[in-house]
Amino acid sequence: MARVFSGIQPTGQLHVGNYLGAIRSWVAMQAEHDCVFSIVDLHAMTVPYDPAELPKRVLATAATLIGCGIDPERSVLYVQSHVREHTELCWILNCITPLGSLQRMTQFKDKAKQHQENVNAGLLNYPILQAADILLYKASLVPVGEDQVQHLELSRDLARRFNYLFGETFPEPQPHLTRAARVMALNDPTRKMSKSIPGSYVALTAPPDEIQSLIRRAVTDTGPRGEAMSPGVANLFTLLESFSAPETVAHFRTAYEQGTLRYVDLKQQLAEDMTKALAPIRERYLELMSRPGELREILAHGAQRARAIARETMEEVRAKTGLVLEASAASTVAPTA
Ligand code: AQP
Repeated sequence: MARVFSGIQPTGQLHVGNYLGAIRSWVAMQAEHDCVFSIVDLHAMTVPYDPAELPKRVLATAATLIGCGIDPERSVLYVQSHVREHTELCWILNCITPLGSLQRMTQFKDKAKQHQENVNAGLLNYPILQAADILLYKASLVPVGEDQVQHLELSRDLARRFNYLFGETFPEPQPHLTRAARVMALNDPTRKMSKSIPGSYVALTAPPDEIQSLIRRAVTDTGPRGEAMSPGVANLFTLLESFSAPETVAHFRTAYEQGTLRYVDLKQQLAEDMTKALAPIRERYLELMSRPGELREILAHGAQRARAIARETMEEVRAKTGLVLEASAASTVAPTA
């Protein structure tokens, strides 16, 4: 049984892009793998945030994940900052990471552009913390969307470098690529759907009227109709393929090819099917959010299970990197007085 690790940031409401790109495959992988899923609050601190809001977002993220089918009994579900070993391993990996490999990261460049007023070192070091997350659990399989492949490559490089410098310790984590295409922002289909960009996403826990209105306002054609399908319409088809029956998709594809497609009809159908598909997630989410004490207990239990694995790895890492004072080494030091 392979150890799987993946994480999600509590930077806002989880959306259908997160579901199709990540959570859906997490749920499926639980059946045959030993899964560790983390709510990565330390990563969420790399962009401006409200400290009073963060704990609420963490609980809402946990409730949404459970609502989607993550089973906290079967999988380890916990909050990253509750396991201190993440930051310790992160520091050690910092010291073997070439600066140039961080500056080349596409996500760093994008986020630095998005948050020009706050380009902090955490944003640059983000992929090192991600590598620490994965290696701490000696995960061999990491479900990632296409946008995270570059970061995972760094984790693999760091595992190799650590093993070379300090002796065989970490397996090289392999990507488990999710099938879904990238879901694009509804209000700007040239960018990806993101929790931190209002109007870009449909939250997994959105009420029906909000789903309706977001889909109705989705950008379709921005200029005159060309030969190729516009990014906005292609994005609506991606969503339709994920939430509607195959015959519904076929019906709208034929209409598109024949030039008879009315976007209003496509949007209406998509909103209806999405509402139906998301209803059980929303229901379970609301139920869990009404009992925050229970959610906190679930996460505390998860942290306990995660800590047990993390501690063992760090004992090995400390010994290999020279951070343990051997009794024999101490006895060879001459007394100073
Ligand atoms: N639009 C997307 N399409 C497909 N997959 C997506 N993912 C995110 N957006 C899309 C996948 O969701 C997982 C968790 O992502 P994350 O929360 O750790 O960070 P992110 O990729 O930065 O997600 P957001 O929504 O864009 O958050 P913000 O706005 O905070 O940056 C990842 O596996 C990702 O591939």
